[in-house]
Parts: sequence; C-alpha cells; structure tokens
Amino acid sequence: MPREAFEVITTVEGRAVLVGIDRPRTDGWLLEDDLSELGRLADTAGITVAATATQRLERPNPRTFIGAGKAAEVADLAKDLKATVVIFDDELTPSQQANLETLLPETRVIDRTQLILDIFALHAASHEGKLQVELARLEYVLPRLRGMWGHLEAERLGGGRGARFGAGESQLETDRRLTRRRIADVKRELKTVARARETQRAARARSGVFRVALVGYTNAGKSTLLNALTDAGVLVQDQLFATLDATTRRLDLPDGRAVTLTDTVGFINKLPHGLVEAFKSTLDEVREADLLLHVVDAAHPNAEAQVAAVRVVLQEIDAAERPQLLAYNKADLLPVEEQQRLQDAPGAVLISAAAHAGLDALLERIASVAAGADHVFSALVPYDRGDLIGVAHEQAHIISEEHTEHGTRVTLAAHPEVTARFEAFRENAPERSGTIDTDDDAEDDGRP
Ligand SMILES: Nc1nc2c(ncn2[C@@H]2O[C@H](COP(=O)(O)OP(=O)(O)O)[C@@H](O)[C@H]2O)c(=O)[nH]1
Ligand SMILES: [Mg+2]
Repeated sequence: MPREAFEVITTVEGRAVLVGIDRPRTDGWLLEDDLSELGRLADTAGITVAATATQRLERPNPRTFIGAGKAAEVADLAKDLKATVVIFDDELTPSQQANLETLLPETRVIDRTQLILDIFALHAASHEGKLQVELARLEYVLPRLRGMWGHLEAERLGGGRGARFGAGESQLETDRRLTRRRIADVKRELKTVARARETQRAARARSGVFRVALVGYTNAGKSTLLNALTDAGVLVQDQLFATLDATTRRLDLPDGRAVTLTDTVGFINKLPHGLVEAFKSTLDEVREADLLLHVVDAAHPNAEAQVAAVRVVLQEIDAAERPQLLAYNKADLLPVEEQQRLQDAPGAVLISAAAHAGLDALLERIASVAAGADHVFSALVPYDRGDLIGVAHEQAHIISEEHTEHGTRVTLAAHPEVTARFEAFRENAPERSGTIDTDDDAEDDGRP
C-alpha cells in the first residue's frame, strides 16, 4: 500500500505584504504586472493582500534580496497592517530567506515559488498529482532545512521515534537524511503510478491517432475549451492552476477523423523549475503531441508576455519544435476592432470557449493540420492480410482500393505510425500529403 503523500503545511490564509524589486529586464513584464499576478496567486491561496512594497535595484541584494534598510521598512509596514506573511516576488536563495526571517521576525517569509507550490498542493487531485507536488516541495525544502523541523515531522517522514537520531547525527542531519529518503520514496512511487498512464499514452502513440495537447498560460481557458469540445467535465475556475491533472478525451473532427485532446497543467511566468521537473511525466503528453493548441487569454492586458512565457516553458520541456496553432480565446471580452485584427492573424484562430464561438473554424484548422501530417502511399496487401485492410478502413483515409490478382491495392493517407504497419507491402515511398504551414506561421506572429 503506498504511503499517503504527507500532509503539507501551506501558507493558506493570512494577510500579506508583497515585495518586488524594480530592475532592468527584457522579458516584457512590468513589475506592476508581476505583482498583480503575485496578488492573484495569493488570492488563490486564500491570502489577502494588505500592501505591496517595491525597491528599485540593479540586481537583488545577495544577502537580503532587498536592501536591509528596505527590509526594516517592510517590517514596520507589516506590523502596522497586521500582516502575517511577507511574500517575495522572486525565488529567494536559502540564505536570503534565513536572513530575511531575522529581519522580519514577526511574520512568515515566503517567495513566489513556495506560494505556487502551496497552490499546487491545494489543487492536486489525483494520487499522481499529489506525489508530483510533494516531490517538488521536498526538493524545495531540502536546501532550506535549518534544523527547525520538530520530531513530529521526522516521525511523519518515516523515521519513527527510535530512529530519529543516528549516532552522532544532529537534528538537521537527521532531517536532511529523512527528507532525502522521502524524496527517493516519492520518486519510486511516482514511477509506479506513472506507469499506468504511460501504458495508455504509448498505446495512443502506437495507434496512430493524431494527438492534440492544450497548452497555455494558467487561466487562459484550456479546461473550458476541452469541455466545450468534448464532454470532459473538467473543473473550470477563475483561479490560477485550478486543474493540474492531465485529462484526455476523444475529439471528432468535421472530416470524420477522431483525434485525442489532452488538457494539462497550465504555465506561468517564473514557473518553478522543480515543478516542471516533477511534472515531467504529465508533460510528456505535451512533448509528444502531434499538435500543440496554444490557448491565449487574448483579453488579458499582458497576453503577449504570457505567450512568451509559455514558449519559454515549452522550450524547457523540449516541446518548442512541435507544430503549434494559436487559439486566441475570450473573444467575447474583446472590442470589435480587436476581434477583427486577431481574426486575420496568421497561424491563429479567434474563439470564445465559454460562448462556444469560433469552434467550428478551430476544428477545421485542427483537421487540416492532422491531414497535413498524413503520409500518402500505395500498398499491395495480400489477401491473407485482411487485418491490415481493416486497419486501413479504421485509421486511414482511403484514396483508392482495387482488387488484383495478388492482393488488394490500396492508396492511403495516414498518420506515419499507421503507415509503418504497411511497410512490408508498400509500393512507393510515402510522401507528405499536406502543404499545411501552421507551424511556421505560428512562430512569428503571436501578438494579440
Ligand atoms: N469571458 C470568457 N471567459 C472565459 C472564456 N474561456 C474561459 N473563460 C474563463 O476563464 C477562467 C479560466 O478558465 P479555465 O478553463 O479554468 O482556464 P485554464 O486554467 O486555462 O484551464 C474561467 O473563469 C472561465 O470561465 C471565454 O471564452 N470567455
Ligand atoms: Mg485548467
């Protein structure tokens, strides 16, 4: 029986002061956008924002992130406002965090990464999701252990009372050892849990069914779109990271072809690296998809920077080269002129997942990309291989079929995985049927 993912101590609830530094940057984000997003994250975690504090700095102070004088100001502000937690907009190093805790003795000190990890912990629903989040949290905690974990934690981590201290081991060493052991356990368990989904994924890959993965910034409307196109019934919420688990549904396209559509975890600016690592197996769905349907909240003031942030994560998981189609969502919230401008954007489709608008055009586009991925070839299939003719009828588009003396001659347009099954009987080299240019187009526009 696998051990339950151990209960997490979240930052949930409380009053917060948000802290960010204003420094030169090139990624298109303004500090105020960053902080308002941090505020939404706090809100999702049940934390009320009492104030924000900023400091203009060339680079973070290596010891205390903000200057020591500024930290004293923040401490006063927090006291005046009865804040219980101070949240820094960037990931703090373990030593910065320790130093800040000394300077801010009356509040908790956390960073954006921990806040995101907490939200993931709150929203993880499946066993696998919980394990993935636990792994990310443990990896985050390990370098930050400072001998402050009580024996309760140690016991929960499986040390048991007697095993708490090895000979000559400090409590900190014990904590580190137990944390590492738990990390190893969780990794092992994750492997087992991931295997079942892995089997399904491999089966889908082998079947030659065209696979579409929804990607996008958190809250862009991915789950809403999956629900609109299929009967998935996935949770939709105006919250960051409402859904973490991968959900796959069959989607019937207008040309009669069936593809799969997978909804998965959303991305965010400064997505903690450890989280991406922990979610690797879930993100395989994205890496191996035949088409990435990149859903954009076109009505968001920062849409452009969000598109860029998604592309950064796609790069990080080696999925940047997959064919992409942009879906500018929430058209219903856009002024008419803006709708017209986006309607004409190349490599993109304008939709409203909530209002079910533009979905037919979207399906047509997906169908044409799927058709473009097909190989066209002829094969002479002997009469004792009726099973292959069955495969052709089920999984390929049959261009012609003729009965000859030596077998059935078929000309097919099919996914390369299907083509491969006809290898032995092929009469010509397969060629790409389509001239679909979706991936190229999608590269250079992306400006809502
Ligand atoms: N106005 C409007 N809201 C939408 C649309 N699509 C999604 N939403 C809302 O956006 C929020 C996030 O949607 P969700 O599907 O959970 O986003 P996800 O994080 O990308 O899965 C929810 O409040 C949805 O109701 C749309 O086309 N128009
Ligand atoms: Mg979702």
